[in-house]
Amino acid sequence: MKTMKALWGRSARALGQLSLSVAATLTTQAALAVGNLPGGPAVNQLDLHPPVTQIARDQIWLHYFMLVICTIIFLGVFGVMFYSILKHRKSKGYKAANFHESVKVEIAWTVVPFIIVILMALPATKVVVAMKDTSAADLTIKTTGMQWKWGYDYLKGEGEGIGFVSTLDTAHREMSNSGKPAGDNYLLKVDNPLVVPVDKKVRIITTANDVIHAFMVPAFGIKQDAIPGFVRDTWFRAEKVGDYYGQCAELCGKEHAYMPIHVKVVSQADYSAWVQDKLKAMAALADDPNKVWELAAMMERGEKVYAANCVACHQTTGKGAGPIKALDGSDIVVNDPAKQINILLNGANNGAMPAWKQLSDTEIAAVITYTKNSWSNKTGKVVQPAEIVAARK
Ligand code: HEC
Ligand SMILES: [Cu+2]
Repeated sequence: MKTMKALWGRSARALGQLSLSVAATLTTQAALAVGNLPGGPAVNQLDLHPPVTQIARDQIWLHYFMLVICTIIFLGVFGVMFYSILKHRKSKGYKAANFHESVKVEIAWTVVPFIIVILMALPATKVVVAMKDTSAADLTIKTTGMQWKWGYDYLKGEGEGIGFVSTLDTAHREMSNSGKPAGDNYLLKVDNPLVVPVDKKVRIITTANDVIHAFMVPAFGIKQDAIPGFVRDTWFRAEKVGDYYGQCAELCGKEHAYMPIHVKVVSQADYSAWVQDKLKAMAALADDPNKVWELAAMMERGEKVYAANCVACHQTTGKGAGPIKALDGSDIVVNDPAKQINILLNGANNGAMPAWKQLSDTEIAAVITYTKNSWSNKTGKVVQPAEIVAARK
């Protein structure tokens, strides 16, 4: 039913676009220089979006399959009808045949449509069942419709724990307000696109905070209502790296047209890198730089930061090796916090000791505290995030 609805919606839209584009050409010939948006709408687009998933390809096939069957029936029925009307018209002296309660005819007009319906239902059911099979997903993402933006939470798979909100780019909001739209991605640009890896099964769980929205990405052939208090799901496996666009597809209030969907499909390597960056950025955001830490908690945190970033060179023993100076017993580490902070933020010896300013204030304070209180270094001193904040200025 959903497919049929979706397909119907699409063909109706294609017709709508046709009349719109005709109207547009009639009124404003050379007004807007807008081009096709790869992965999004095309200028005067009539056909369905180029498919990027097997499901979308199947839907297009079904769409044309049904269209061909309907066209054949249409031509057949109207052909017979007009032929009969013309050929057997009363003015030519034809007498109406009378085949009331003809068993043969009644069986024929029951069986033939039945066969046609089965012929259409079989492949359609196959695709609907495939669309609903959200099992064995590599990645599960919850999308929450909100008036008027999307929330994305990575629930399972690589990137678990990532969560952010995706809103229309403010420049586009202004373009809309001023009535001067520009660019091929007009009203489709967001601040934070949904990022997913290519060739992975991504399960999308939809829900909503306020009213019903719908998550739709035509190139993937997905369209799923997002209903407050309920969860629904759908899935896709994008086969090509690129940017794909959709919109909220359920009238949800006055800004319904301003909650676009932008899915960035990237290679596995790029995805892993993005996940790392995103998790780091989120951890940094989660830390309050004004918090005052106890030694024990700082040591525990610092040990993790040290293990993730420093052991490769300075060793778990803090002894370093060759040109990599020992931290164990280092005069700077034990006695000179200001210099140590400076080395951490800016690096030393032309980058032989890298700069770590991408770490959060809390992480830098923690790793410094850790090195001040490990091995033979027993200063008992805690460096607080606020000191790093001050040193960054
Ligand atoms: C790529 C290897 C490398 C990594 C990773 C690295 N360091 Fe260093 N570090 C060095 C080198 C090399 C030096 C010596 C620089 C110099 O010659 O002054 C150094 C020096 C230092 C010093 C100054 C020691 C002294 O007595 O002069 C401190 C403190 C320090 N590193 C802390 C850290 C911390 C904390 C981390 C993890 C966040 C870290 N380093 C990660 C290579 C590294
Ligand atoms: Cu909506």
